[in-house]
This record gives sequence, C-alpha cells and structure tokens, in this order.
Amino acid sequence: MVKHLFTCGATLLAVACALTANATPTVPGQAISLINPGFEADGASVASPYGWTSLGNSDADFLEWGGQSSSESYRLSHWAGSDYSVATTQTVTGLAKGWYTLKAWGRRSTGATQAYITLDCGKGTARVDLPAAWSGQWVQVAVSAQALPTNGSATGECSIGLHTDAAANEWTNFDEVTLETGKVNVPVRGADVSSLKKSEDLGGVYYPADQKKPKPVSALKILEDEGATHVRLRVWVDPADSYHDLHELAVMAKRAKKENLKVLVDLHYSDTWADPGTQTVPARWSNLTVDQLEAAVFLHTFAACAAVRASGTYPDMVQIGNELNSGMLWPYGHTWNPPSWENLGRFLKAGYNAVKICSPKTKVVLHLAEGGNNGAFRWWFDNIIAQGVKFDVIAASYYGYWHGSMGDLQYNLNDLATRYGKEVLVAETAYPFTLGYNDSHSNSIGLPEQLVAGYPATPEGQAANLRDVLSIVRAVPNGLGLGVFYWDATWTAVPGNGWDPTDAASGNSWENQALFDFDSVATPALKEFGRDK
Ligand SMILES: [Ca+2]
Ligand SMILES: [Ca+2]
Ligand SMILES: [Ca+2]
Repeated sequence: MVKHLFTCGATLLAVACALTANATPTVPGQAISLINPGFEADGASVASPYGWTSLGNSDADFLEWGGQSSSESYRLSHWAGSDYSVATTQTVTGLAKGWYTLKAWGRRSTGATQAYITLDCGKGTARVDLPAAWSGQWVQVAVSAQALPTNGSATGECSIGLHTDAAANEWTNFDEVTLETGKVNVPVRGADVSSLKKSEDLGGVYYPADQKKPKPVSALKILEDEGATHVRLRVWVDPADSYHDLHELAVMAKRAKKENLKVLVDLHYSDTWADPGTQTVPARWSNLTVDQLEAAVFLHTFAACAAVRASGTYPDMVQIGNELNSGMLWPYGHTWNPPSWENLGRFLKAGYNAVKICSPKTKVVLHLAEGGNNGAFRWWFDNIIAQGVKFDVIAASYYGYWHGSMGDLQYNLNDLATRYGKEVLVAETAYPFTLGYNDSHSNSIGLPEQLVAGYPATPEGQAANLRDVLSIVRAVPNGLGLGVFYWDATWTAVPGNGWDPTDAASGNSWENQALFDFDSVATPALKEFGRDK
C-alpha cells in the first residue's frame, strides 16, 4: 500500500506530531491526533480532503454536507457513476510500540458493494467491514492492529484506510475517524449446540470445511478449531423426550471441557420452549405457591450448576431464564397484565444466589429478546434493578430479520453498557445461508422478503451477518462487549430431531440457518469466530 507521510515541521501539524510522539500505549483509550478526522477542515464539495490521500479512483472520494453528528457539518463520501475502487488514507507516525484501535462511523448502500476500514501498523492489514443498517443510519466500527518500531527506530507508524469497492452508483459515507491506544476484540465467541446430542443419537454427523477426504468430526471440535470459545446449552426441567435435561447438560459440559470450550447454561424454567410468547410453569411445579416456586428456582439452578461442576469444570455463565421480556413462570412472574415485578425479582434473586453459592466465579446472565429495542431493555432492567436483583451480564437475542437493524443493535448495546455499567452479550443470533430446505417442514426464514437488505441468503451473506454482529459487539465502549453466540449452530435436518419434543415426526424450521450446510459441512460463517482468536 502506498503510504501518505506528513511532515512534522509543518506548523499546522506540529501539535499533532508532538502528541503522537509522546503517546503511551500502555494506557488504553488514549487518543492519537489525526489530521482532519471529521472532514470539517475544508468546507463542502472538496475533491481532495485536507490531510488525506486518495488511492484508486480518486474522483470517487469527496466531501459532502451532512455530518454523522448534528454538531458536525461534513462527511467523506465515496461514489461514482461507474464501477469503482477507492481508498481515503492517512498515515500516523511517531507511535510507540503497542496496540492501536481505529474507529470510524459509516453507512453504505446495500447493493454490490464492499465498504470497510483498515489499519496497518506494520504487522499486516487489519480490516473491519461496515455493517448494513437501515437507510441513513450510521454505525461505528472498530479494528485493532499492533505497531512495532521499524528498522531500529524508536517509533512506529499506522496507516488508516477508508475503503469502498463497489458497482456504479453504490455509495459509502465515513465520518469521525479516531485512533487510540489499546485493543478491541470479542472474547466470548460461542455456538448454541443444544440440538447436538439428539442429532448425534439419531445419526447426525458433522464435517469441517475444506476437508479433502470428508470424515465426520465432533461438531464441538470443529467449533473450537475455528475459534469458538464457548457453547450454550438449553436446559428444560422435565422434557418430554428427555433431551435438554440435567443429565444431558452434565454429559455435554464434560465433552465441551474436553474440547477446551466453556459453557453458558441457558435455563428455561419450563418443560419446553420458553420465550416472550410462552413461559409455562414445569408440570412438576404446577401446584406450587410463589414461595415454593422461588425455592424450586433455587434448587433447579443449583442442580444445573452442580451438574456442570460434576463434569470437572464450572459453568462460565448461567442464564436465569430465557428471553424474559414477558417474565417467567407465568402467570406468577408476568411483566404485564398485571405486572408482577416483585415475584419476578424473587425468582431471579433465587437463581442468582444459587449460582453464586454453587460457583462464585460464574457470571449470572439476564436475557431478553428484541436486541434492537432499547426501550424494551430499559423498561425491563430499570424495573428489575428496582427490585434489587443482581446480575453480571445483560444478554440480547438479535435476529436481524425480526429485531431491528445493526444500527439499532449498536444503539441498544452501547446504551445498556453505559447506563448499567455491565458487560453485554448477544446470546442468540443467526442468519440463513440459503432459502432452500432440507426436510418437509417449512423454515422460520424461507422467503426473500424476510431477508435483511445487504445480506443475501447465501453462505457469504450468513458470514457477513455474523461478522457484522461481532463488529457491533467489538465496538461497544469501555470494553463491555463480551461476546456473541450463534443459535442453534448444529441443528441440521435429521429425521426425528424436530422442534416439538412431544412429537418425533415434527420437523426442523432452522436447518437453513445452522452453521452446517445440507451436506453437514461447516459453513464459511464459522470462520468469523477466528478473527478474534
Ligand atoms: Ca464530519
Ligand atoms: Ca477525490
Ligand atoms: Ca425445514
């Protein structure tokens, strides 16, 4: 890459050079001065923004009115009337050894286009793509690279690139570029594998990608090899087919440990699916009083934690309930009609206490659906905190075709991290790699009009969607973006492993969103976990 070097002697740049030369990368979050980082220096319609160098189709980058924030006037735009490739670049010198993080706001059209930012500090080019959000909505991305002193010099340098490779009339906007010391990554990269045990028992097998002589491999090993750190396991109280009970949890936790995968236990407090539309009290608990239900939550939670401990490890995280927007253990723990926040608070405290008594290191997670709905999260967490409920992690389900745009997800996660000072986690996400089907049961997402603009139902579209959810979590401020779990990664179409535990003839509505394709080979999306290894 051609690098633009500026001269520290120039009057306008003297302050910037002085600051960069004195940077101390041991302190994360220290800002490094850039030239014209908000594109405000020149005014409108400038073809060559001050301080930046254009590479490629240099006519395709220019300034326009309309900044990312209301306090700014201008933005960088990439656009051309024919196919184009352009990079707007700036090189920062005088940097001490260490990690640096580039952040930028951007937005883009959703046709045949790649828009991304790069940071190269001498150890290869780190890249992050701009997620596709709703029209006009800005999204912030972050990417880190390591700077080393060059050729015995005491200082290193970093090259910043703002890129678009696009078809005619596709466009990108960038604004408010920052460079700071420190590194961002996504420490928890997980897959929900709740379907796996039953799948295997019924003959399901899994193959790694790119294997020359295909031979089945443990799905857990495939996940770990690609960079996953965690698995998530669903637990029901008395499931009709005995899958997802405490015995299975113990077996799967032991297998996960063997593959160096940590465990997130997902307690549903039901005999079947629990989500915002249904939170049915387990049959065994159906005659209990609220006091007795509180005790039952404690005992069941403790037993689940103990099942993992018996396997020789401890749960890294335990979810008290699954997608609790409407509460749990209906009608006792409703959040509506009328709301029973006090009962819900008692149940959640019982779960918290059980986890901490069983395993003080284990993080307690509270999980809602609608990851793009900040109002729903604030309403729920404000009410729960008012009940004195303690927790360690705020988790969200985020399915882009149901829960708002990537920009909505970012707004919500960033607000939650800032407002409550807690780590945030995307506990469920998924996207189809095809609109085809591999059994006779219709799929949750099967029609073109259900898809999110910018993300086709292809292996690459699935990968891009997961990549961008990871990018949103990576950019959460103050290092509070904890991780992303892909839901249910191993739920391939195996006869008998349908959605209904009471009906062996029920089908699968998820096989086009698994991380294994219709030949049971790992999809390219799984490789996205490797970026944060
Ligand atoms: Ca600006
Ligand atoms: Ca230009
Ligand atoms: Ca199906």
